[in-house]
Amino acid sequence: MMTNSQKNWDIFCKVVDNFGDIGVCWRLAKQLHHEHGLVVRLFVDHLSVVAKLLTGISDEAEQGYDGVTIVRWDSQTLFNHSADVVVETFACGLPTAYLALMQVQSVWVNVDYLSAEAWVPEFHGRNGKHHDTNLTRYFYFPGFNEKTGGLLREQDLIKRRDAFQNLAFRQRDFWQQINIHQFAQVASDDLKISLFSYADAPISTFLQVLAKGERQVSVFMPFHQHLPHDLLGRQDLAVGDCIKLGHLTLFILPFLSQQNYDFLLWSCDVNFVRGEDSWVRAIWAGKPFVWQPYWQEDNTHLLKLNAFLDGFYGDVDAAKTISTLHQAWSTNALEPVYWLDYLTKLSEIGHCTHQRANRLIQQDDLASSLIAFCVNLSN
Ligand code: TRH
Repeated sequence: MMTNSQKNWDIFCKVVDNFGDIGVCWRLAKQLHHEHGLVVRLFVDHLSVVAKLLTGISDEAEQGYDGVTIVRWDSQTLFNHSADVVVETFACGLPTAYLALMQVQSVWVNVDYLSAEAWVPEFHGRNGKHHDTNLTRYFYFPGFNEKTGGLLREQDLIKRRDAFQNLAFRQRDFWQQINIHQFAQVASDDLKISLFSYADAPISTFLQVLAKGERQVSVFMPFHQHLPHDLLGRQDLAVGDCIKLGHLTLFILPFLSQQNYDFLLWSCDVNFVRGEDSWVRAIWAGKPFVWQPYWQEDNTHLLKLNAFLDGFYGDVDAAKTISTLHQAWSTNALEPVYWLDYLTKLSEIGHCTHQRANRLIQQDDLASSLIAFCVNLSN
């Protein structure tokens, strides 16, 4: 139960690159406000990136958006009070002027990146003294078991997903909304794949494999800056393009709202995802997915990948097939046979992915766990 002394929350977000930082922070801010009744300010440094996710956001110094106050964080930002709970994200650091306003009783938590590695439970919840201010800073690690900080998941998400997947007209509305009328009008037997990855993934090879394959496939790629410059012989891809080659139809979608992106994941048979937030959304979609972790030096990202695959799929029969395709996707070493093998086992992979996701749904969600964690610190 929330204490009155922890009603005001400030979240600090630095957009390093891409959309994951703001994607995660925005979800957390929204949930804290809508599901827990908290007063939330989100300080963020690159409003132009935020605008990709939050339609209609302006460059104003302060603006309300869906119940949350969004504050432009730059050298001009005026800080006049600190919150009861201060959430630093991904070790972005807090501004000196803000630190000066914080009290000994302020709760300061750094919410870090998600990883399934074995060290996470051990480090989750630790604290240290900040060298300049002597304030205590807690380290909060999201994760895949009860000894970690959990995963972001809205309280009604699974109910909404199931309703969407069970109601054909909801799916039709979605395809119509994003101008894919083929799927809005006729039931299609195409295998549907959503594709969101980094530029170093073997995207071109994969699309060629699909084009030459036996099954009719539709691929949906939301447009973003990581799309390869040359795809299927086209160098000028644009939103709205539909390219046909062999058994493949490739649709270039606009960058979707977070809600529509969920709808896409819920509608497809296989989802290629990346980074942090789309990865978690693919898990909640309960459909087969292929995750590409964000590149890190010394192949640290491959350690993250293997830790996740071992923990999530560990003992399932298709574990080797799933792992081989993941490794190939993340090391730019795709062979047609890896995909064909995956496709042969698709229904088995679908079944076990759904089952593993259901298991994770039993775990408390990150926002609720974070609140409980902070309440506990004040008792
Ligand atoms: O954009 P990303 O690569 O973000 C990454 C990771 O978070 C990584 O860990 C971090 O270090 C790096 O940024 C700086 O991938 P991610 O995490 O999946 O974030 C994408 C967000 O964009 C997510 O909230 C889903 C959302 N999205 C849409 O809203 N519409 C879309 O069409 C697509 C494709 C994504």
